[in-house]
Amino acid sequence: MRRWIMHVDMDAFFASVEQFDNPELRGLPVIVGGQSDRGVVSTCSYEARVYGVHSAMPMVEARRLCPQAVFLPGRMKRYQEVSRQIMAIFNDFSPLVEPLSVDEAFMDISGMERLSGSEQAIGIKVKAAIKAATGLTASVGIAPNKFLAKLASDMQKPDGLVVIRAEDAEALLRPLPVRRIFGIGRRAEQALLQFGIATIGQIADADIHILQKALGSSAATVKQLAHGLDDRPVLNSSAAKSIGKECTFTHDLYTEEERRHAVLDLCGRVGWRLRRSGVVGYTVTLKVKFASFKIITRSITAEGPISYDEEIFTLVQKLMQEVKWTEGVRLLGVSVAHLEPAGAVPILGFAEDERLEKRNKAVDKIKSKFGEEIIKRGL
Ligand code: TTP
Ligand code: MG
Repeated sequence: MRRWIMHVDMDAFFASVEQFDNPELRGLPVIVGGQSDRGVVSTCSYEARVYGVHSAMPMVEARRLCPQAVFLPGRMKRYQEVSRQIMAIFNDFSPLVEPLSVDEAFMDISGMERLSGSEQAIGIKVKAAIKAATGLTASVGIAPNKFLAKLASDMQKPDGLVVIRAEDAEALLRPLPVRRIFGIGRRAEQALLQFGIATIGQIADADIHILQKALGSSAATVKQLAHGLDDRPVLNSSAAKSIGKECTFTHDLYTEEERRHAVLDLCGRVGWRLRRSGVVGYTVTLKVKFASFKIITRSITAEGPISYDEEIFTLVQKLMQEVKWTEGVRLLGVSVAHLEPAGAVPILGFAEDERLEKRNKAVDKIKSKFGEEIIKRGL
């Protein structure tokens, strides 16, 4: 399957949060950072960038360049809160999200363009969701791999949306300075310059032995990148210690059949997320919120690793038997914890496993083509 990777990066993140929370700061140069003599700039609004102010600059210099700016010490707690909001949005859009920092993440959106019309349309939706939830703008890059996606998100900042297609990648890369390849810092740049190499195009054309002299063992990878090739997967952060999904119902559920239906759907969603993320888990948790808002959770740990819808459902059914269903149900949630990379676990070739694998693979194929709403299991 052709890959589509999205990179999202918030614009002037800390400064934009300040401008959103304090409307009187909008349109003004705002500089966030350490206020002491030895402080440095964390970031600044685009209005301040015009004066040459940038991240990591000594605050003293920023004051000299743009004395009329509004200087703020920053509110880390508030930025983290907004960060959580945007990460939640990413997790809603894709089961495969790799946060890079407080304000940026990669998402694997392969196959989803068929559902949304185009990969561009997914970018528009993500930007709109961020704007609706936080009031802030983000820049989005969409491309066949991580390297190009990150490059793309930076091309039209602020409020940008750039799609780079595989066939256009090389021509776009050729004139760029070598520093645009991540991992190439000042020293590598100098080393390449010794061989007369200053642009990405020159790296693409260079003899691999010359590159090895300048860059050592990373030469081959860098040459691949210069050709616009990068097959690194999007990795779910190891911070994701569990994968789950919950649903608040439009009306409370009272019958066993309704509850069974609901958890079946949730198990399918959780299973799909596990498999898309390339992980297996051991502990299944059922969460129930009753009409009275009382919340209970019940957990069970499987003997072996699980990732198939049927396996999760079997365990959730056991948990459901432990619950006293004396009132209406407002919300149900299913999650799987104690995750490990699927590759680390030996696959046992049992006939039952093979049938499960086949069935789940078929479901996954359809879901990644048409979206997870398309198919509900009747187990
Ligand atoms: P960035 O995404 O690098 O910068 P930004 O979001 O402010 O601006 P841009 O529109 O160019 O993306 O970093 C995100 C936040 O991380 C930034 O708002 C503040 C913080 N930060 C620092 O505290 N110190 C730094 O040196 C950098 C680069 C960022
Ligand atoms: Mg940013």
